[in-house]
Amino acid sequence: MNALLKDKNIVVMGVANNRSIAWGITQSLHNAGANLIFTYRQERSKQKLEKLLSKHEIEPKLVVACDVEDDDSIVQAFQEVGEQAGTIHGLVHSVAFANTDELKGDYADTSREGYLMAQNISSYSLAAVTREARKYMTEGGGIVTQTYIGSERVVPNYNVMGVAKAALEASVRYLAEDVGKDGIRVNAVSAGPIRTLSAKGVAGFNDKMSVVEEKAPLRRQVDQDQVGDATLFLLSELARGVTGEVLHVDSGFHIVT
Ligand code: NDP
Ligand code: KAL
Repeated sequence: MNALLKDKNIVVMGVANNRSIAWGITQSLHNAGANLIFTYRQERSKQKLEKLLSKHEIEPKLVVACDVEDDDSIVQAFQEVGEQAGTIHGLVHSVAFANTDELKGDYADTSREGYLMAQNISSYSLAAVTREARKYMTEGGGIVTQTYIGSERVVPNYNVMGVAKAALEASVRYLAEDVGKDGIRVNAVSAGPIRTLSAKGVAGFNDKMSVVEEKAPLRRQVDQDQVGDATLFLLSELARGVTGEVLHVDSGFHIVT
């Protein structure tokens, strides 16, 4: 237990189940004394989230639906958050989606529709939620998103999602400039492979996990808790001088060839 986010209202987007990176983040933020607000898309995710919260004796400030493909849904969700919480001090964006058909084979075969969907949900959504959240971030604060090294290098099968993550990381920098004048910082965590619902069933995932254990300086897997603590750092005053940054939480994998 620490008090890094004591009495701060933090919105967490993207808990689907206990394996979600956003759930690891939730635990770090809860241990730091934050008041937590959650958004979900699917009803099934809401049910899983509510079970997890009660099992871990975490009392959420609010749980609200938000489909980031839909502008009205985003506006309504943040309006409700603003009304219930007053001030927002932090936002965790842990949301991405691409059709499984686009996550194999040649990137050149990506359909226009598939490209736009990946960009829409995985990248544009950060700008859209920043726009709505900043209205209530009147005391400054932090925004943190989740990315992957497939934005910087060609990682087989990551394909359209790598391009979406490259756009997401560029968005982090442009958004950091926009909201910096309001004392809001925007950063990304670039995590190594973690077995989550999203990762399940996508081709090549197991190989990516084992290569981290073999080659990364720390020779061990990355887990949700490590990402949770790094996200906590970026949201907290400890990172008050850090914005527009992509912080790798990948056992150091990105520095080796
Ligand atoms: P999860 O499957 O646990 O989480 C993905 C989340 O995205 C779900 O909660 C899902 O909500 C949400 N989501 C998808 N589409 C929408 C939408 N239109 N509106 C709102 N929410 C939506 O996977 P992870 O925890 O692995 O993924 C979280 C983030 O971490 C993603 O950005 C991912 O790219 C990133 N990441 C993951 C890595 C890994 O190895 N797992 C490595 C590096 C980055 P719902 O289920 O309710 O639809
Ligand atoms: C090179 C890696 C291997 C995997 C390749 C692509 C992974 C893409 C991630 C993307 C978010 C996965 C999906 O969108 C899955 C989706 O098509 C099907 N799943 C779902 O609909 C479930 C039910 C819901 C909860 O998922 C979502 N997203 O809503 C990359 C690996 C090594 C690292 C990973 C997994 C990175 C990452 O970005 O997630």
